[in-house]
Amino acid sequence: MLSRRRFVVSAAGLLVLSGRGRWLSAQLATPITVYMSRSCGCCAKWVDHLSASGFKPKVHDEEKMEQLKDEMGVPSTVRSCHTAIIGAYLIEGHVPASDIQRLLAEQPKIVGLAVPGMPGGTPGMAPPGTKGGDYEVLAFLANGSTRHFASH
Ligand SMILES: [Cu+2]
Repeated sequence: MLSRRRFVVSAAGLLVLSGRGRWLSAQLATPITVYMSRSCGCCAKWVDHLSASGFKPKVHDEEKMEQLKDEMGVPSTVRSCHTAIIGAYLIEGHVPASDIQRLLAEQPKIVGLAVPGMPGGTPGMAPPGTKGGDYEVLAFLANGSTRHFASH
């Protein structure tokens, strides 16, 4: 267990290193694996949103997304366009980076997070310059049951 004092010292060390800017942020970015079709424009914009929010997406072009979702166990009721994997979790659709960070911090016993369909106010779907919002993020289990995770 990291003592508070030790954490403060480590954080100070990081601040000194942060003069190396871009290199450091690339090293600290959280890897996430994304499966999407090359032709999916909103998927690419969601990947850009992740990159701008402290993640390092590794993108796989995948044409047979439905088959992949079957294999990965994404319940049909929560499906969207792209599917991502981070740690032990699945991320289905246009889930905001902030909710993925919360997921990693809280580590709930769920299979993953989903924004079913492609709601217009989500990251990657909201037109540039608009505020977005008015959608729900669901936590889902393998049997397809869902519960509320966040509202935006
Ligand atoms: Cu989409």
